[in-house]
Amino acid sequence: MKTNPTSMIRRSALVLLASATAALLTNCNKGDKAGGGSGDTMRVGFAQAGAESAWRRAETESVKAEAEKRGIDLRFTDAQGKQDKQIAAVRDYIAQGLDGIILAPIVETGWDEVLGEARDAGIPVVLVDRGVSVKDESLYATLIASDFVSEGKMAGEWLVKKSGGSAKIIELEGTPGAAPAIDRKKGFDAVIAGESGMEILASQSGDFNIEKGKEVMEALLAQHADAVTAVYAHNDDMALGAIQALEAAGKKPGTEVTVISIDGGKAALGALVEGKLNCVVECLPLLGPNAFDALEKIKAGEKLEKWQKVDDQLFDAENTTKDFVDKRPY
Ligand code: GYE
Repeated sequence: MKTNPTSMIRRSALVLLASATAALLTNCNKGDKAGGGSGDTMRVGFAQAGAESAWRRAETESVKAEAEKRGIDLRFTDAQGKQDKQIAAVRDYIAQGLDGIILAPIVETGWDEVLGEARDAGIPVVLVDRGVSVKDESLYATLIASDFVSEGKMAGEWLVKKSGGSAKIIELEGTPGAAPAIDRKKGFDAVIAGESGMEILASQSGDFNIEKGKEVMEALLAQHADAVTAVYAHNDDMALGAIQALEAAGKKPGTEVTVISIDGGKAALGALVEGKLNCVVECLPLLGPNAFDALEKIKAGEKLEKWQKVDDQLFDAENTTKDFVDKRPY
């Protein structure tokens, strides 16, 4: 953990105070800010991006449940999709002098200043699920996230194979500026670039949520209903919205139009088993244990890898059973 001299002095004083207190009393040092003692309660702030998707709600639950399990004092903020709110939450956690901050950054850019403030205060920041683009990587401790470029490639390769290299695609992109939106597009584009029969008819953001996914799909179908043969949605929710729009337009999702999504939540996998969705690239949201493991390791003085990659797999009709989906925890 990086510390400035003032916070080091403050920490040393607290360590001394904690040991003195522990010598006189037992079990009374709960809530103490100093690291090291077994009875310390770690105080952590989680600045969450929003609640736009089933994926994000599962992530929030995972972090909350893990904090509870480990006896961590968790402060939570839902930034409702607004970066200024999220920055304000991080500043508030810094002002509270917490032991660590978990941040799921809405967009990639605009973080240098506030992350610098956290570093100056000696508070480690663990990024979960989305990366940032900053001048200096030491501004955050580690990133725990999937490889979104590779997810986009997996989706593209599956579609090339399935369609025999010929498809007219509507792409529903995630939130503009968000790492998974940028990289899932990059990966998919890289695969289809070498395929003359693969054409993107239109590509527009559905903001990672079901309502917007449906709305955008309806608008795009008004222009492309006759031509479209495939939908590539950057997440499950937009794919589920697109399925509704296709059905409303009298098209059969899953047969007439191939549908691909990313995430792998229960609802999308259910649609896959029903035959309305054809391929789901997994992206794991249950990052609570990894995030707190990281903070505990930092506290113990361990150096972490800058990017702890989460592994993803691919689901389609060949490897996905109803039984598996019924047991899916989110
Ligand atoms: O795929 C999407 C969510 O950042 C990886 O954000 C996450 C993405 C996830 O809203 O459903």
